[in-house]
Amino acid sequence: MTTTKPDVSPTAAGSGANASEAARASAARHGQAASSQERLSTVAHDVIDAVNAVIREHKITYPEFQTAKRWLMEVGENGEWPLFLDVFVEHVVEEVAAESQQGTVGSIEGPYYLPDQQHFPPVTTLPMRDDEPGTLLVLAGQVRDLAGAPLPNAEVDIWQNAADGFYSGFAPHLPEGLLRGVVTVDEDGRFEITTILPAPYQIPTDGPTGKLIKTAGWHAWRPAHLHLMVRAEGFRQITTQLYFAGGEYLDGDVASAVKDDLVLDPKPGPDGRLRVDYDFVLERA
Ligand code: MBD
Ligand code: FE
Repeated sequence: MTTTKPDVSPTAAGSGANASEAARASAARHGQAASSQERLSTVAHDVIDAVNAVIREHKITYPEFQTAKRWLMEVGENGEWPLFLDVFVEHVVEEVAAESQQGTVGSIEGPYYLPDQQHFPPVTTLPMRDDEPGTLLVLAGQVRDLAGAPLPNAEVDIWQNAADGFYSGFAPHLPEGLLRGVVTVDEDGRFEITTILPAPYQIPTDGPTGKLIKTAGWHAWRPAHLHLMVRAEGFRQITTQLYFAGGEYLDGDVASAVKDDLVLDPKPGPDGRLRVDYDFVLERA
């Protein structure tokens, strides 16, 4: 497989700054928590107590405290809080949310969603370059309610990385809107999206999150994944990811976001292209 070399190297700082903007927009979409003073006080105290307990347990020294302080400031200065929190924390928030949800299994949104992408008909090819590197993949399926009725007014909002690992909108060498789109389903709730196989994703090595991972001797990779939001009027929107059987890092996702139900096994279809079927089930809002 050929991969194009970026002319402009996408740095952690570059994607981090964009990720800050995207995170502000995402937070605004999700709305302000209607939290009582009592809940805020309890939770904030518990977070502070948890940090203080770690300091006591490990007898953290002044130099270690100062190093931690500088690192935390760097995460902010580099715009990496969305990245760090989505990699190390969001999966638990999703796990808690999933306790009260039915239908298709969810997974984390991550830092690279962009709203308001181009709309496409039910059978479509995501925006790609003429010489787009990678293996073509057809993702086909149907959106239904819990009773099995098709949802003809559903939308499948999909985003993924290019074969070189980067996401459009967060890397200057990739065209805007690449491998992103909002696909409307047909009157039977069906869609058929042609794209490329996504690539494993490495946390940027040049930023503070990457530095922590490297210095601690952890690995910095997520398995290849498609991101999806599926929505229909009157139904709870689902945010999920789809993975690929046999791919690298499935058993060691740095973001802990792989679930067995979400691992696909595409096979070559009659036209030789990889093809996989996956249906989405939404519950009423
Ligand atoms: C990603 O592509 C991603 O999906 C998550 C959750 C975190 C970092 C990069
Ligand atoms: Fe991702």
